Amino acid sequence: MTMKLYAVSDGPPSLAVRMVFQTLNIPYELIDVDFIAGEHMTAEYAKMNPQKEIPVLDDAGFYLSESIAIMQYLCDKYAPNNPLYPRDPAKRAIVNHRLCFNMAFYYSAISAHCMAPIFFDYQRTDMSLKKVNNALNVLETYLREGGTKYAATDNVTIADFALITATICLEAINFDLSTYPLVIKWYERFKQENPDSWIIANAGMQEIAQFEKNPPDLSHMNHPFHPTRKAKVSTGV
Ligand SMILES: N[C@@H](CCC(=O)N[C@@H](CS)C(=O)NCC(=O)O)C(=O)O
Repeated sequence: MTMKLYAVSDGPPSLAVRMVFQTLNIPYELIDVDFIAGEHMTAEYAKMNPQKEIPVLDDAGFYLSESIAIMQYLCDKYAPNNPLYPRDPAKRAIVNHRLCFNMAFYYSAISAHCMAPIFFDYQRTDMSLKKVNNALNVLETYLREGGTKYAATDNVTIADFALITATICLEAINFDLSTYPLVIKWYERFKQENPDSWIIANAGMQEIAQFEKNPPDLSHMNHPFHPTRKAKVSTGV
C-alpha cells in the first residue's frame, strides 16, 4: 500500500519531509492540505493528528506526525545505511542535535517572526527580530565550530532539510543575512549541490513570498491562534 503524506505546499516541515521522499526515491501519494480553507482543523483530521498540524504520514493506517519523527522513520525503514541519517552514533547524535536545535530554537524563532505575522496578523517586534538574529548567530557558530560542509556532517542530512526549509522563510521576507557569512555559504551550497531538493524548497519559498505581499485572511477559520479569538485562561482552581 502506497504511503500518503498530508502536506502543505508552503510549510517548512512538510517541505523537509518531501525532500526525504524524493532523495530516497520512495513512492508516495502527496495529499495537499488546504491550510487557508482550514482542512487541518476538522475532527476527521484530528484523528490522524490531535495537534491539528501538517504534515502527517499515513503508512497503511500507521499515522505519524512531527516532521522530525517522519524523516527519521522514513530513513530507518527505507534507507538504514544512507548518510542522509547516519548510523554512526556520534554523527547521528549531531544530526539529532541539529534537528532539535531547529525545532526548539531556530525554526521556532523564524516561524514566530516570519510566519505568524503573515498568517495570523501578529506584529513583527524587536523581540521576535532579536530571537531570529540570536538563532542565526548560533547556527553561524555551529557551522564554524563544526567545520563540516553541511550542518551536521560533510554530507547532506535530514538536519539540513529541516534547517534549509526554515531558512527559506527568511529569504521569502528578504531578511538580510549578510552578517552571517557561513549561513549564506551553507544555504547557497545547498541550492547548488541539491537542485532537486531545492526545487521543492524554492516553490514553497515563492508561495511564502507571495503571502508576505498579500497576507491571506484567516478570520473565517476560528483558529485558536487568531488574534480575534479570546484566550481561555485557566485559573487552575
Ligand atoms: N512540529 C511540527 C510543526 C508543524 C507545523 O508547524 N505545521 C504548520 C504548517 S507549516 C501547521 O500545521 N500549523 C497549524 C496551524 O497553524 O493551524 C512539525 O515539525 O511537523
